[in-house]
Amino acid sequence: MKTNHKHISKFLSLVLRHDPGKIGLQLDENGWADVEELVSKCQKYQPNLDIELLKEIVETNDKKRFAFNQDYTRIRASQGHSLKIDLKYTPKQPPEFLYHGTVEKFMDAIKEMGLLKMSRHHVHLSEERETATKVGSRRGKPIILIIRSGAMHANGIEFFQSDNGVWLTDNVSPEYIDFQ
Ligand code: HQG
Repeated sequence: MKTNHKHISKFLSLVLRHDPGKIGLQLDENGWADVEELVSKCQKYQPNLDIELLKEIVETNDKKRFAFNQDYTRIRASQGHSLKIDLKYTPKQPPEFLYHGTVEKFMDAIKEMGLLKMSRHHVHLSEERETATKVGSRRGKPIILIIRSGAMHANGIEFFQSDNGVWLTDNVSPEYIDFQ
């Protein structure tokens, strides 16, 4: 992604996941914003952003963080919100194992309480070990936890998958975590 795009993408994450009020925008209860309204309200902070550039950013985003509706009139972040919104993902059967990347300083708490969603809506889990390694590396030397998602699901715990492939669940109690 071009540097300028990355900067705008970060701003869009802020507005569409955490603080639409910053630009006087309102999201509907499912997290959607009106595209024209978003672009015009971003002008003050992102004067280069127009609808064409927005489409390019959505398409080229490394993690497909944003999605348009079918006729491109609305846009939302696919996951990662701290706002109370309902993404309306339907429950889905997860693979037998999923991965979570974290760092040493959280391990005592995770061993005691399991994985908690912290400031997000869900705990985020990956299908690929490599993705979990990247997620953990944001905070330091990554530690990869293997989650027995198949067993969780068999015990009635719901999982969802976001539009961009991230697996989401409410929390993961320590009995389902392989600490290796
Ligand atoms: C840790 C980024 C203490 C957890 C990434 C993590 C991902 C605990 C941190 C996405 C804990 C929360 C999500 C407990 C969990 N005690 N610490 N009981 N349970 N933790 O950022 O999974 O760029 O909310 O291990 O790439 O790191 O935003 O979650 O280290 O896909 O699109 O608390 O965010 O994507 O951190 O990352 P986060 P995450 P975007």
